[in-house]
Amino acid sequence: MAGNKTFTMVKPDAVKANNIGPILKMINEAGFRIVAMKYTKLSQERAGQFYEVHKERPFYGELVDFMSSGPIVAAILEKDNAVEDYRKLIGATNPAEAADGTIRKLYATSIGENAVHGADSDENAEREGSFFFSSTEKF
Ligand code: 3AN
Repeated sequence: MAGNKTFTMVKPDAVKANNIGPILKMINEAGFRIVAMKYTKLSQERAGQFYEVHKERPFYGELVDFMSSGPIVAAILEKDNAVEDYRKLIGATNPAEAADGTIRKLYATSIGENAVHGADSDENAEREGSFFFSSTEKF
């Protein structure tokens, strides 16, 4: 059975463009409840750890540089079928391919600077949430 939690980040491009508010509004209006939330900045080292699974991909260095270039918002979200429904809400990785009305269609500028992250499995949602939040920071 699909889990009811996912993990997201509002990435540095969307923070810089003052889009935290509109993105959180879309998240709330789509029926997600916020379980944990943090405004923070990843060091190069922490960004590298977070994206360790992409280490062998050609864009890894660029991704780590970008994700540590400015503050982000990290959050755990709750809803039935959270991972799949959130991936639908954010749209395709490449904003040019993202469906109308999705967060990336509205706020992403490129495949690298694509406004938001969304966990791609229940297992990764759990791992990524634990990367940012302790048990006393989840409500
Ligand atoms: P998603 O974020 O949709 O799960 P992944 O897991 O394939 O996409 O990629 C993780 C992140 O790596 C993306 N959010 C994006 O910022 C970056 N990325 C993916 N593909 C590229 C690419 N071809 N060039 C630059 N950055 C990329």
